[in-house]
Amino acid sequence: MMHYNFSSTRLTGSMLLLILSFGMWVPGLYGQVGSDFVLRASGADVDYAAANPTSYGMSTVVSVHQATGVIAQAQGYSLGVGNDSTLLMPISATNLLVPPGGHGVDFDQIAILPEGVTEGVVLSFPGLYTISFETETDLLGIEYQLMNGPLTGATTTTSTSLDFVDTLGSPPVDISIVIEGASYPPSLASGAVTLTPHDGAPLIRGDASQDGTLDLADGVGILQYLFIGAAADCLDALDANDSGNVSITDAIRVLCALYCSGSPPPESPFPGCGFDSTADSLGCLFYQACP
Ligand SMILES: [Ca+2]
Ligand SMILES: [Ca+2]
Ligand SMILES: [Ca+2]
Repeated sequence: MMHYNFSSTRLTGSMLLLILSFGMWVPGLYGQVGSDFVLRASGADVDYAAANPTSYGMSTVVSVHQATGVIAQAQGYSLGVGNDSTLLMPISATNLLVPPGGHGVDFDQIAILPEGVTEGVVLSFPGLYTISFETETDLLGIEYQLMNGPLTGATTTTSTSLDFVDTLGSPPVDISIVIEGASYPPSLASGAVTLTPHDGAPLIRGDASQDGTLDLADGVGILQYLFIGAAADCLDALDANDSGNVSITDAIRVLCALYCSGSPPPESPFPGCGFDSTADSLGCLFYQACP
């Protein structure tokens, strides 16, 4: 009896393995693989000058990841990433896929339309190699420019999204991953985009001379504005400590940042370009060294 029980246990285990193995190869079950893939567009948060949206841009990276299921070998894919053409215009797109083993890609076609970007890729026409996406893999980078229109003169943040759509192009490009000659629709994750308007121009705080660097001339420039009445068209840049007014303290803040050891630099935005994010009566009508 012990012998039979042992055999029975072994048989049950083997049958389970057999059933599991068989299940992987039943076409109906294998067909579920599409939803195991997640196609994702990264989002972006953009600050822009409300008077001049077209000087500002943003980018997204489209990536794919087989998050679950039996890891599959892809032969190619096609996709379309749509955008609201009243807010964003795609201006360039670059294939980011690096095939395994130093291979090239036999076919890669990118189309840039006002409403979005499409791409079709076939790794190898004769099927010499494939790729798996068991780690998140970048496929496509897209650069956008902000558009004049609803964004121009806006006073509140605009939210939009980069959505995968199968309506772009003629004939329209569908969204699929090709595995063993069959197309599978992946799951889709849109990119969230916020576009935040600002009054006035972006600036580098403390850079009174508007040449993009901080030096003695900037401290002197603040003093000249205060005591000689020199013209200044970006008072936020002179307000080195972001206190909401321009005083001799700002000149000292700049000079000390340069010459006193351990003294803090000007407040943000510094040393890169940015907008004054703390409300005050100062403004920045024009600032030469920032876009
Ligand atoms: Ca300067
Ligand atoms: Ca100040
Ligand atoms: Ca401020």
